[in-house]
Amino acid sequence: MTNTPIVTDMKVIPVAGYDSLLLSLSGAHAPFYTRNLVILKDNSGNTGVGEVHGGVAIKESLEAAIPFVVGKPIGDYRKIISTLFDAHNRIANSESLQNLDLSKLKDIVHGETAIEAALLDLMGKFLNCPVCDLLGDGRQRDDITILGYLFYIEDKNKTDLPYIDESDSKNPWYQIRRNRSMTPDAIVREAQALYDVYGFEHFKLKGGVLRGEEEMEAIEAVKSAFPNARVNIDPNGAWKVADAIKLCKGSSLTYAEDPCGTESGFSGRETMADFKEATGIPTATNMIATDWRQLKHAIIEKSVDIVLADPHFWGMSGSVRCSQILSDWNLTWGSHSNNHFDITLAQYVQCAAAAKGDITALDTHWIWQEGHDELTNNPHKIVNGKIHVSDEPGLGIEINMDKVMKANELYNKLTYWDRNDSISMQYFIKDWKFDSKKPSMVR
Ligand code: GKR
Ligand code: MG
Repeated sequence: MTNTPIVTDMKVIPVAGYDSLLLSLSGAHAPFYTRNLVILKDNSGNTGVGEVHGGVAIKESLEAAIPFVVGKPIGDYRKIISTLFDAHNRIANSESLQNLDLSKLKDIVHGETAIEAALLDLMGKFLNCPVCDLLGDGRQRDDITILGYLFYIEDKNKTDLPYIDESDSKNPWYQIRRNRSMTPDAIVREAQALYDVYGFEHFKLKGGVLRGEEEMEAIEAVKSAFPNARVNIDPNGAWKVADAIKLCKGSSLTYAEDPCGTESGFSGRETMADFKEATGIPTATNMIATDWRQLKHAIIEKSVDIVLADPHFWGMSGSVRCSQILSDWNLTWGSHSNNHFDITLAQYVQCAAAAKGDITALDTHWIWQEGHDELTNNPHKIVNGKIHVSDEPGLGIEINMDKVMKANELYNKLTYWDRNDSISMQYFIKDWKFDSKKPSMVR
C-alpha cells in the first residue's frame, strides 16, 4: 500500500507514573510504575501513539524495531506488525505467567503492541475511522462495561518511600485510594466510592494477599452491599486446588480468576479444570492461556470460560482474533490489566469495541491513576460503569507532549525501571520473598 502516508519518525519514550501501595501475591506495588510509549509521525502530519509495559528489555526491543517501521507506508501495518511478532515469537522463552514470576512478564508482553497501536492510530486518522473499525469484524458495540478493580492497600506511612497522599481530595475515591484498606469493611468502602464516582456495577478483588477465608469474607461483604454485581476474586493461582474448592463452592462468586495453579506436578490448566468440575463456578485466566499454544491446551482441558486476552500479551489484532474464536466456541473474551496510562486505556477500549461475543466487564488499573497521571488531553471517561466508544479517528485520544516529557523526567529519576514488588513488601515483612503458593501477607 505505497499510496498511504509514510512513517517519518518513531520515538520510544519510557515514562513513569504514581501508584498506591497495592498488594498482590507478587508483593506490594512500588510508589512508581513504568511504561514505554511509542510515538510515530507520518508525512501527512499525523501522530500515532501506543503504550506497553515498562522495563529496559521492552524499551530496547522497541528501539531495535525502529528500522522496521520508519520509512514504511502506514498501509503496510499488518506486514510490519506480523514481521515483528514473528521475530518475538522466535526468541521468546515463554513459560506463561503460571507462577506469576514477574521477571517472566517481559516474555509474555509483546512490546510490539505499542507499535501496532501507533500504526493503527495513524491508519485510523488516515481513513477517518476509529481503530475498532480496522480490527476483526469491526465495531461490535458502542459502550464498554468496566469492572471496579479492588485491591488491599497497606499503610504507606510505615515506609519511607515517596508514595503520594490524596486524603485531602474532595473526590471520595481519590480521598481513600492511597490509604490503608485491609478489612472487608474497607474493601466495601472502596467498592462504594468506585460506584459513587464511576458507577461501577461489577467488581474484582485482587486476592493472594491475606488468608483465603478473609478474602472470601470481603467478597461476601461486597456482594451483600451490591447484590446485583458480578463479583470475582483473583488470587493469581495462590490457592491449592482443594482449598480453592472449599473456599469458593457455594460462595457468591460469579466467576473465579486463576483460583489455583501449578501443584504437585499438575499444571494450572489441569487444576483449574478440577476446580470447575468440583464447584461449577466459571473460571477466568490471564495466567494459563497467554498465547495460542497455551489456549489450545486450556480449551482441551476445559479449564477456562473467560480468557483475559490482554492486547499487550496478544497484540491488538491477536486479542480480537482470540475473541472471535472464543465466541464461536461459546466462551468469553475479557482483558487483564497492569498499571497503565490513558493511552493503554484507549487501546483496551478499541479492542473491546471490536471483540466478538458477549464479553465480560473489562479489567483496568486506570482508577488508581485517573485524575493524576494523564498523558492525553482527552482521556476516556468512565461513566455509569462504562466507557463510550466515540467516532473520533484512530485511538480517539490526543497526546500531550508536555505531560509525556514530565513523565519521562520522573522515569529518568528512578533508580530501577523493572517492576519489583518485593522492595515495598519488605517494610512489612522482613526479608520477604515471593512464593507463588503463599499469600503475600501470610508468612
Ligand atoms: O497489579 O498487582 C497487580 C496485579 O496483580 C497484576 O500484576 C496482575 O497481573 O492484575 C493482574 C491480574 O489480573 O492477574
Ligand atoms: Mg488475573
